[in-house]
Amino acid sequence: MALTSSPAPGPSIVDRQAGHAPPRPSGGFGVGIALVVLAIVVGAMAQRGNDPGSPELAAVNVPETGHTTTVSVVADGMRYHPDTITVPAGDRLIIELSNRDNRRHDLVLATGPRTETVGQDATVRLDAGIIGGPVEGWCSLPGHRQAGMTLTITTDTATGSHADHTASPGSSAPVDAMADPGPEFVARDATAPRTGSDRVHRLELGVQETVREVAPGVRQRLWTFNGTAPGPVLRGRVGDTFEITLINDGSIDHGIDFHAGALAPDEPMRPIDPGERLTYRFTATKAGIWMYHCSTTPMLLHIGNGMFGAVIIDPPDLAPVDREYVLVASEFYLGPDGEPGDLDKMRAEQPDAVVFNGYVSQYAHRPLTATAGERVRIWLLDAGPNRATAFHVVGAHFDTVYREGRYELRPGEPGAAQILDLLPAGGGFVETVFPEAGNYPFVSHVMVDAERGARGIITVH
Ligand SMILES: [Cu+2]
Repeated sequence: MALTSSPAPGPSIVDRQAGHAPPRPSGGFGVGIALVVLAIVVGAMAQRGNDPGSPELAAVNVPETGHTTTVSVVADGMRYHPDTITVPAGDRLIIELSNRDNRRHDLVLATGPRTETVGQDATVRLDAGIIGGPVEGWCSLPGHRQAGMTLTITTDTATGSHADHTASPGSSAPVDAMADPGPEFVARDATAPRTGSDRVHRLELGVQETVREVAPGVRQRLWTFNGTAPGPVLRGRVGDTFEITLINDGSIDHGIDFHAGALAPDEPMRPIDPGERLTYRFTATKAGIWMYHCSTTPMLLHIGNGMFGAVIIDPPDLAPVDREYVLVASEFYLGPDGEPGDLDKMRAEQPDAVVFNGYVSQYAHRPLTATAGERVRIWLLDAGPNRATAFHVVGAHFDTVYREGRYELRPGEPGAAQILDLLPAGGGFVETVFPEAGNYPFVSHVMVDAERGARGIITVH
């Protein structure tokens, strides 16, 4: 029987319909018969999603206007554009769906109508029926709905719409790892600083509380070194001296810990109060890409809210390359919009986003660049505070891997590496030569983290 063979996951259609059916006139029908009839109708229309409380059955209760609204929707980048359609209540809605993605998509409405699955550059037409209230739609291909490929139809008179995704007071805004940050967005420059000739590096590091966007439409009050998270990338050679003046312009105590220096932590890593300053001197005796971070307890919160950065100390035999980038992996555990991160989420290891250089998917929208045949070096530091990273470039082999102070692989060897895996506070670099022009995505191959923002693209010309 059709009902029991339905591929719909979760509870049976009968159960779900019973749960959501509006009051119906009882005359002539037993309740059970009414539910079965209703279920057959709905089951015959389409597979239902799991969206609770879809108000589609209310849709038939509005007077029809006799008018038809036709809307063009483009599927692109795992999104529908527009993703909200407002129509006059009682209008018939026709959706013309064009797929610009190189993946196949469809559009399924909670009320039943659905398109066939279409490939790139194909257009299909969907009769959504008479619209009397909010209707949810989505792409039914595996994982696409969960990745955010949803559509909301609403009426100009709808109230309490399901389209209202506004976060409740006190909760963080949802992160959309696919969202476009817009034309004004400027990605953090990932170019590695050059190794200068100075053997003494003097720098003021101001602790500043700064509200910054960390994903499109999502702002956090970060605790930063010099205004950004990650803080500035420092670079020198073995034997160089670093003289860092930490200035606490924040509202609570902070400190600093440079892994690149080996020294007794008692004095230099002590927390200082707002308004105080502290000079931290260390000599870089060992090569590597080293983490620095706030040393104040709970470090989970101070690092988790932005207080980290990288110091590169070149290995003495570091070969010249054509291009060098630095990526710092970290997590965001979002607090309410414009507020600091959420310590409970940090303790539960439940990040809302995992990012390179402080912003969700920024290099997917502003790709790094390279030229075919060039040797490219990518320095990587995992600032955590909690998660490991497995850096991978799709379509590229790493012929050089340097991790935690030593070469694991160098050009000329028969093997190559597919990831640089790092635990929190670990660092290293990889090198590759891109064989041909194209767009090479990079990710943390911890796939759940790639899904939540640890991804980008290297465009090779
Ligand atoms: Cu701090």
